[in-house]
Amino acid sequence: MASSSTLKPPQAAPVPASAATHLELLPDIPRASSIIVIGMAGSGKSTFTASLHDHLHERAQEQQDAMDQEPTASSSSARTTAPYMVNLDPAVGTLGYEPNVDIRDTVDYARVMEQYNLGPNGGILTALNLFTTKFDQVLGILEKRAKEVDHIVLDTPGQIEIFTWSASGSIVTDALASSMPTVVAYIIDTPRTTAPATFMSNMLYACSILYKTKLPFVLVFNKTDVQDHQFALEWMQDFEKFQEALAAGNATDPSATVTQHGLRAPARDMDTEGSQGYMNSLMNSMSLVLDEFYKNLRAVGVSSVTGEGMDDFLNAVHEARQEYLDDYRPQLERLAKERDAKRESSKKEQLARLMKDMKVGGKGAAKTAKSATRSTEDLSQPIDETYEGDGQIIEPDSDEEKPHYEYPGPDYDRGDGTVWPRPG
Ligand SMILES: Nc1nc2c(ncn2[C@@H]2O[C@H](COP(=O)(O)OP(=O)(O)OP(=O)(O)O)[C@@H](O)[C@H]2O)c(=O)[nH]1
Ligand SMILES: [Mg+2]
Repeated sequence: MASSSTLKPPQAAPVPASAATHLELLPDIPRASSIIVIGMAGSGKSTFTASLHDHLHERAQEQQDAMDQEPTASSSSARTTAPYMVNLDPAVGTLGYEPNVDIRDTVDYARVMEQYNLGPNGGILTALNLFTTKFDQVLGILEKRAKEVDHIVLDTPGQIEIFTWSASGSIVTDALASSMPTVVAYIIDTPRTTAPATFMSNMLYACSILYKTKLPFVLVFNKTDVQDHQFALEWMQDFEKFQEALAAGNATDPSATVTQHGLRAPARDMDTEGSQGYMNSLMNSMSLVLDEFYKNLRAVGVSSVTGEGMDDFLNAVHEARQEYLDDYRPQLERLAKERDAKRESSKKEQLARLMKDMKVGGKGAAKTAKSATRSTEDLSQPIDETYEGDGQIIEPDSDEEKPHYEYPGPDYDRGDGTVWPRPG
């Protein structure tokens, strides 16, 4: 029943400039696509991530078995690999998959909460911020793995806004997107989206994330074993159907509009104002505005419990990767080039100023200035190349003991002049 469309958002907006700030030069395009799993609390992100993990493992195993039986059947580059898993939720208890990189190994969320007198959400946000200060090391690990695996899957914290609207979420997303093809999988709790108002708020959220990240996007209608997602596809593609549903019932009551298997036939005696007049008219107006934005989004239906629809999802990711290569990557390259050119011209300017100063200061000054400065080439290198920082993130496969990261306190200077503010 799942379907996906290949169309892109109506107007491809430029990628965020911050995405290019992580770059010296853009790395080669690796084999892997990273999938950032985002969604409202309880929508099924972790179950979906686990199901995708199992599905890819099964696929890899089946292909391996087929290869063992008939070694010449397919080349190894065409084979699916097992995924590389990253958990970014510091507060999760048990996971249905074994993460290769786990934020819980680095930051103790309960201690962060206790130490800084924070509530659960403040604790998660601060834990994610602390982890992000070390994300360059994680990225190094992911970039290495991206040459070998097909998918890197990132599960995000329960409260969606902690990831989508925080600085750390943006840093993680932009850093990943500048290193490898990156796709956002937006998980929707289908049974809880059958009321027009909840459908609309989910769509609004999805659109805001789409236009914030500018990354290729896949809407994943989850829990299709409980509720078929066909009604949602119809609402997305035809705003009149959505308006019929509104008129047939009220915006917050799903029972008048959707059955377990699809849309209910429109009632003969429709109340055009709806029983909740104001809400209905708000939803009506929003559907007219948003329709243009979301009708071309890729959407698939899956059940994370039965595994149904996972192949559709992987096909949609494949299409989204191509969209990244066609649209996102060229813009990233342009930004990186602009940045390089700017840096080069600023270096030249500084050098010219220095030469001018040396002339003014005479021979002695010139000699001192020469010994005190490095060549322009040297300036691009860090002074202390052996410095690796503290609180290292250790590669998961290593035998070294994993560190616990302590919050460094309000006066912590990261070495680049920025001082980390106290949370809360
Ligand atoms: N029937 C059904 N239940 C599902 C499906 N996916 C997830 N669930 C259930 O939905 C609930 C929430 O799932 P989680 O995977 O913890 O959701 P989450 O989005 O990771 O939750 P937070 O990270 O806490 O926000 C659990 O009870 C799951 O068993 C599905 O496809 N079908
Ligand atoms: Mg979760």
